[in-house]
Amino acid sequence: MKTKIVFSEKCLGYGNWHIEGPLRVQKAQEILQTKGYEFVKPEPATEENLLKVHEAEYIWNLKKGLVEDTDTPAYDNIYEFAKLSAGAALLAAKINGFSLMRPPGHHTGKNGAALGVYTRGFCYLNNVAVAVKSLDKRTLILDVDGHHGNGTQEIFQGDSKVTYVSLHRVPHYPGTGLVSEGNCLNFPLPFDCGEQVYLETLDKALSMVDLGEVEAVAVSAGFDTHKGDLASLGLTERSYWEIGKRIGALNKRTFFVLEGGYKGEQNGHDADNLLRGFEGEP
Ligand code: Q9C
Ligand code: ZN
Repeated sequence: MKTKIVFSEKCLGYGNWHIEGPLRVQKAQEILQTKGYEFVKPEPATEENLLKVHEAEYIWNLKKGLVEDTDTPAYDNIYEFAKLSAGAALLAAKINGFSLMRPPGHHTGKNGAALGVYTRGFCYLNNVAVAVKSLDKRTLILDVDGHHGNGTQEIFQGDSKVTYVSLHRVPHYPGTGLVSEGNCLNFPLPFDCGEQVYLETLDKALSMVDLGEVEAVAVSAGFDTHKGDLASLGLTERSYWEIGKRIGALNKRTFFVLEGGYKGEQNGHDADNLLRGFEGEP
């Protein structure tokens, strides 16, 4: 059974000039469509959903267009775009789907920039965190984006219901995630380490998780680890199939939320491979 893709073309309506631009999702959507995936449309997250993760003051400032940094512009109506992306993660959690939406989320913490990092790295609301909090199950968050999810770590640090596992490039933006701390297991990897090192590390990381305690898996699915992308670890399309296979082997209810990945066509092929590996398809 094919995983459903949560998507709305409304998410294409901002940031034409930015590297986190509409084509990265639009081209991916087109490719997944030609591959026969089914699509479902999200509703925006409610303020109640957001308040489980973010401080009221941050939400207010975002709504008013008052938060901006060098990576993360205060676009017109960005609060509406961000709420729809968070709502897509909520729907993905509900149907065990894949949210193919923007903006991404994993660098945003409770009150904006997280763990002393100076930007929100193209993120406004922490989509995966909003979905995990509302799902309210014992959850493993597996973050395969090439950047450390400092926002997600900050939000769930010390939360006994959640284990956060991240593989990411170091030294690199955002500069956090150098060591594991409590329920947050971090696996820093060197530039272009390649598939073999990556998969060995992933196997080791997953072996450290007490799966008997896990009811759900949430994947922060970033594709910027692809060779040549923003946080390249030298992975190829086939690497995402291998990653998906390992996620499927966990045998838990699972959903996926897009994070980074800056080449639209590549994102489409990588997502297809991730999902085929996950579903046990060749
Ligand atoms: N200002 C995600 O992949 N680059 N975000 C900072 C120095 C920020 C990446 C460069 C990269 C953010 C979701
Ligand atoms: Zn990233």
